[in-house]
Amino acid sequence: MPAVVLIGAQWGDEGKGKATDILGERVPYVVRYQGGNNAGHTVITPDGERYALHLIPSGVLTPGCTPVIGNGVVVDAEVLIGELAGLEERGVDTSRLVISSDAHLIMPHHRALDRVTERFLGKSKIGTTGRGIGPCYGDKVARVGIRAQDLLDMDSFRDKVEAVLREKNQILVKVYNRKAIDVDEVVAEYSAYADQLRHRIVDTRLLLAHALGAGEWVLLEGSQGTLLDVDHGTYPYVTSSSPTAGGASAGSGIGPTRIERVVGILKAYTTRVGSGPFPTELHDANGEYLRKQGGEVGVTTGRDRRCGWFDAVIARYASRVNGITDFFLTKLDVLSSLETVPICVAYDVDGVRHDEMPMTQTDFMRATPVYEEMPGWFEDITHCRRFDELPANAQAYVLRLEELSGARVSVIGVGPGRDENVVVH
Ligand code: 2SA
Ligand code: GDP
Ligand code: MG
Repeated sequence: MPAVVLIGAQWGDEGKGKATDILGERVPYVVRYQGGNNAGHTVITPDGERYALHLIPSGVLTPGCTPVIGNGVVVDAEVLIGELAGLEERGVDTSRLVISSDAHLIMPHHRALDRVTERFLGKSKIGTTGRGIGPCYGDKVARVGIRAQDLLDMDSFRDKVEAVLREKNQILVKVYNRKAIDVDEVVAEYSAYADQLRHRIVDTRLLLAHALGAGEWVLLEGSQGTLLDVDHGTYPYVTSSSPTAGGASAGSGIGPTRIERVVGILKAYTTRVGSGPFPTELHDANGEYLRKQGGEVGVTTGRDRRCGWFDAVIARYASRVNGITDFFLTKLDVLSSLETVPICVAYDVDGVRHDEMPMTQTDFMRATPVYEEMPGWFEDITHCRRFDELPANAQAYVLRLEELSGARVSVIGVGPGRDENVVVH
């Protein structure tokens, strides 16, 4: 049986949590393969309970599903323990959660460096979530990272922390005028985490290979989104991992030939949180309307999200770089009661039309949208469950997005609830 990848097709917050939760009902394994607790995935269960998941795969809310934190994830042990406790307090069974022995740990110096380097960058800051994500991936690639498996051997853990802090403390103290981090304190803190997490650390690659071999479905849950990918996104205004479908294989150890479908989660308009270029961003009443109506506030940091019209250039790009087989179009209901709904079909860069993503960031930063106006609709669509129940103008909007975006729209979200969807295919 195959693996299915679910990714964000824009700048994140497209509704991946809800989509994973729906699909998670049918799959026994849900795997996070990149990112860490920078993510904020919202799930609303049928009894109206709202969950904001940061590190734990959304499948945790489905009884019987095994949530897997893959090797590509960066794990803040303290946050993970807190998230587990929060879910358990609400009666969620977390006993099946497993963590890859190869997942890297976010350490105190990662959090400290993330905050201080952002402050140092001033106006050109990335607008990170401040969770230590970039510095942790930096250490991973520089081969000085500390992994979940190091919690199983605290002597070697101490040696590694000592070695890495020798350099990082110099930077913290001499470059940034911050306090040095004490090795003994780190070892004591992480020994306590080791006691709580040891039993969950496993060879997740092997676990998933056995699951696939036994004919089970595996769902790979992306976080952030395509335009935040360190390779394919709006660099340097990106996260430090690979949220695109290609990253799912590297971040889980599931070979690409096992992946059969790639579902792109696509919001019916666009949002972005943090700095960086955003051609269709609105600075007017329409932007405010989308933010209010869509509840566009960061799930992790509480920052207001920047809002703009749907950008088909980005959707086509996401189709291409992820090999999207199906789109889950979310938040169509948010657009109800607009006179007209513009769609960005191309960019203008210094008088030249670009139908596809410009090759350079310099051009992308200068891109202005070429809009096509679609007539809006005023009906409440949250109760629609079949495509033909949607108002004619809403149907036309979806069909036009599909035509422009490069893959079929299989499901349409018409509300945040698990059941608030129109299934098209
Ligand atoms: P980082 O912290 O190094 O990953 O930040 C780098 C950029 O990636 C963006 N980023 C995100 N964008 C959208 N949603 C994310 N999760 C939270 C949410 C965000 C929040 O669900 O709302 O609460 O602010 C997320 N995580 C990282 C980030 O804004 C930087 O642009
Ligand atoms: P994620 O990071 O991609 O999981 O998305 P977030 O949870 O950060 O943000 C998506 C928000 O939209 C959440 O508040 C969801 O509950 C909500 N949402 C998801 N799908 C829909 C939809 O179809 N309609 C509406 N109105 N809200 C939705
Ligand atoms: Mg989110």
